[in-house]
Order: sequence, then C-alpha cells, then structure tokens
Amino acid sequence: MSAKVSDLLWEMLAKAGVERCYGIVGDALNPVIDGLRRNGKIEFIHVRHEEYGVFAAVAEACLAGHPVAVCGTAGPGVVHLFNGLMDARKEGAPIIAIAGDVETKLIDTEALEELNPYKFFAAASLYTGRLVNPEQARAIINTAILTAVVEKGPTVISVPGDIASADVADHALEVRTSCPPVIRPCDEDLDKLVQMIDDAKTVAIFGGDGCRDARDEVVQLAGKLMAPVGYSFRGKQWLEHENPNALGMTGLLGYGGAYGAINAADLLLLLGTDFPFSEFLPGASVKKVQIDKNPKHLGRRTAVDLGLVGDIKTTVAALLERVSDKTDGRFLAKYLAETESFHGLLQHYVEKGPGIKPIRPEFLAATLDELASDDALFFADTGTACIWLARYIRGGRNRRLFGSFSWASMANAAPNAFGAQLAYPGRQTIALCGDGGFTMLALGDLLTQVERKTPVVQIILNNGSLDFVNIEMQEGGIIPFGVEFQNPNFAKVAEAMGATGIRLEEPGDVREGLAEALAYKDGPVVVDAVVDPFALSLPSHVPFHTAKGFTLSFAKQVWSGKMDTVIKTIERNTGLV
Ligand SMILES: Cc1ncc(C[n+]2csc(CCOP(=O)(O)OP(=O)(O)O)c2C)c(N)n1
Repeated sequence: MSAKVSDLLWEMLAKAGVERCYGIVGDALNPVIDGLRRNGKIEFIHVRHEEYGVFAAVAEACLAGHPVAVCGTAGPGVVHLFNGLMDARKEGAPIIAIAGDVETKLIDTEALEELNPYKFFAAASLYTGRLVNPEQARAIINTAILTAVVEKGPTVISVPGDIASADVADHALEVRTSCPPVIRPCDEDLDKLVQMIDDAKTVAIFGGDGCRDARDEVVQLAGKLMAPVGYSFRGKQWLEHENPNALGMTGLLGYGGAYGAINAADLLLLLGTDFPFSEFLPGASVKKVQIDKNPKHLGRRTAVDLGLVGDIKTTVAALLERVSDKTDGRFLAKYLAETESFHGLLQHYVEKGPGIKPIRPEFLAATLDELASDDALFFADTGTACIWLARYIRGGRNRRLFGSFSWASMANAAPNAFGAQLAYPGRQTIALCGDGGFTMLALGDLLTQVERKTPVVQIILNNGSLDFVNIEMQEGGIIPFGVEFQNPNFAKVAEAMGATGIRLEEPGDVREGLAEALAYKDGPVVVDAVVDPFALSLPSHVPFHTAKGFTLSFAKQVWSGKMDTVIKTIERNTGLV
C-alpha cells in the first residue's frame, strides 16, 4: 500500500520528537487519525474539549521542551483550539495544530463547517499552511514543525480529509533542529555595560523567564555586585531558591522589597524579562539596562538607557569576568530587611489559619507548600490562585511553577497539570483551580483523567465567586457585580464521576486532607476547599489608584446597602481575625 499524506504527517512529527497528540477526531480528521493509528509512534490523547487538550499540550511542551501536536476538526472543533493556541503563542510553546478542513472541492463555497484557516488563526499562529495538494505536504509539514520549534510558538496545518487520504510520493523527512545558538553582545557593548555597572553605587537586578538556564550566573553576579534580586512571576522559579539576595516579586502579585529596590537603585539590570506592568518599573530616575535574546523585548515596557541582545547565561558569564566587586552591602541589607518584614505580614493568616473559618487561602497554600514534594509541579488558574501560588508556594531547584502567565486565560491549571503528568508520570502535579475556572473547562475532562487514572491533584478554591474580578472591581472603584455564583459540593461531584473527592470546610482538616490528596497515586483527586471569599491580597507596593479605588468602592457599597460586605472585607484583611 502506498503512503498517504497522513502517514507522512505523523512520521515527520514523530521524527521531530512529538510524543503525544491531544484532541478530538471527526469528519475531516478521520483519515488523519487513521494515519496516527497506523504509525503507532505517537500517543493519541482523546480529550472531551479541544481547548483542554491545547492547555495540556502547552504545559507538556514548555516543561519537557519538545514539540507537541493537538488536533480539532473542521469548523467548531478547530475554533475550540483557539484560546489554547493563543496561550501557546504567549507562552512560547512549540505546538503543531492539525486542523481538519472541508474537502478541497468545497473550499470557498461557504460549505458546512467551513472556516478560512488563514484568517481564523492569524492572531495565534506563527505559520499556517493549508494542504490543498499532496505535493505540498513535505514542505508544509516541515515548515510547520521547524517554525514551532525554532520560533517557539504554535503553527497550524489545515488538512482537508481528501488530501489526508491522498497518496504521497515523498518520503518522510527527519526534521532536524540544532540546539539554540549562543548569543551575547559584542565586546564594545559589554565594555559600555561594565562601565555603567562599575560607575553605579547601587545595582539591582530584576529577572524573568530568560534566566531559566542562567540561575547560577545571575546569583553569582548579584553576589559580586551586592545587588538585590527581584523577579517576575515567570522568573520566581529560577531566581528565588538558594539565592541569598532574593527579594520577591513586584507587580500586582508583589511581595517583599523588590519594588523598593528596583526603584531606588542607581542602576537596574533587567535580565530576560518582558514584565508587562510598566507602572511597577522605575522611570527616568533609575538608569536601566535590559538584556534579552529577543530584541523585541528591549525597551518596550519601559525606556532603557542601554538595550543589549544576548542570552542571559552567556552574557552574564562574560560580565562576571569583567565587572569589579562591590563591597558596600547596605543597599542590599535594607531591601532584604524589607522583604523579611513583609514575610512576617504574609505569615499572619498562615499562623492564625488553623483557627479561622472559612479556611484562609493563605493557610491552605502555605500548608500545601510544606507538604508537597521537592520536585512537585504546580499550576495556577488565572484568578486568585495566582496570588497564593506566587506568595506561598516556594520554588526549588526541581520544582516548577506554571500558569497562563502572559495570555492570562482562566481554566488553564487542571489541563496544564494533566499534560505535565503525562510527560512526567509519577511526579506530583498539583493544580490550584478557581471554582470559576474548574467549572468552565476542567469538569468535563475530569472524566479523561478518571479513564486514564491520571494522578492529578486539583485543589478548588471554592469561594463562590469570580473572586479576582471581585477584587479588580473594588480596585477600580466600582461595586462588584456579576461575580457571584452557586457551587455544588465538588467532592461529591468528583466521586460521582469516578475520581477521589475530598471536601475541606474545617481549617483543622486542611493538613490531613491535603496530605491524603498528595499521597493518592491511583487516579485524579479533587480537593474542594471552601475558602474565605473575603480574603484580599494587596501588593507590597499599593499604587495610589489602587488605594483610591478600594476606598471609592467601599463607599459605594455602603451607600448601596452593602455595609455588611464592607465590614467583612475590612475585618478579614486587617488582622482583626
Ligand atoms: C477565559 C477567560 N474569561 C474571563 C477572564 C477574566 N477573568 C480573569 S480572572 C477571572 C475570575 C476567575 O475566577 P475563578 O476561576 O473562580 O477564580 P478566583 O479568582 O475566584 O480564585 C476572570 C473572569 C479570563 N481571564 N479568561
């Protein structure tokens, strides 16, 4: 039997290192999936919602570093891929989406389920190829794989069923990718930077995900320069642990002395970061140097005095040989002390937690941090879960913290954790889910986890509201509206679906319940944690507009007869309970 286009597709994907394809089959995809079955090298993960499959793939691709395939079929199935592919675009995940397409004879006739893939995927995809002739196959598949892997992001191969089942003459090619090139600024620019560092009395460092492979070099540089180190959410897992100069994060989730230090230093080194919250970065009073291997990041969030293209590991290694040691440690000590005292504040609801009902999320997260293993993989839904993850879950050499950092979609954590568990079987994978996020996307695919006996621990912050938006609205000076909903007992729902369910209502049960969930290895666990919906979290630096917004919102709530809510919010966030 001669090879079909679909045979070529899967063989090339397998040779490029794809181990799994997540998705849902049907119509145009049927001959494509038939090729996957014949090929036998790639595992098909049948999910209940295509978007869930893409979030799983994003986590697998980002954590394991290899390309992952996803699929959805013509029209609606393809549309369900989109939000996940936007996440892949923003997270830099090498995903190849196989999109079912109408038969070639129907293209541009407004046929049932017809969708123009070029227009539809334009915002998400780095490359979209539409297979309308079998002879395009090798070139299109090759380009889709290489673009995803080299440029780090999603690509789309749109496949009409008739082309998937057409014969193809070409042989499958191994798509080879070399390891990324080493880039550092030229000597002249490095000399300029060394001069700026040597001239500065105080230096602070702010690092992001670009420090992923450069942890040791950055920590060493900070030691040499007596520089305090702040980091973004993405940078936390690389720069927080075993770093005596670590300060914490800035921004809305911020804690510790990071905001103070980066705004007071003579010179700020922005390393591998595209931190988007410009209002938390210093203005012209601080000299700024930004280094990033992606030139598009330079100077786009804040004006910089010097922008250099280079990977952080190589560039910082070169700097280490050239900069002079600094000996005055007072600046560093000041901001470490600030971090220490903020840490004390963060502990308030952790220490009081065992006696407070409803359960304080701070106490829940800190207990989880204590009980989870040193190589646990943590995932947070966009929502308040991010706040508790950022503040209470410590990174570690082998721990990983992941979220929809740059796209900020709801409902990412459970599918992320599912994909991670498939890539790292047996490792603790823990999803901190919002109740809004869990019911949006994770519930249906809990069945997928049950069927596969995938040991994912999903902890639902059951606060009966879209709490992050509730806080946002108050911050914006308006009365929270449209944010409340009613939840079932998620533990019972989980049990009915075949998963293990644990309901936590009493603070005294938190430790035991979490320990039981983490110890369970035979399938998914849903921990339904009924938490305080009034728990607020303010950043270590509160911008004026935030304080003003809360004051205004509280006043409006009082005027509209919601005195009770205001009192509870104040009471539960000022250490009164
Ligand atoms: C798909 C999507 N819809 C809406 C939003 C806007 N949004 C951001 S956080 C959030 C609330 C999340 O609520 P929940 O999952 O219950 O978590 P909580 O904040 O209550 O912990 C919303 C609606 C979004 N980011 N993504």
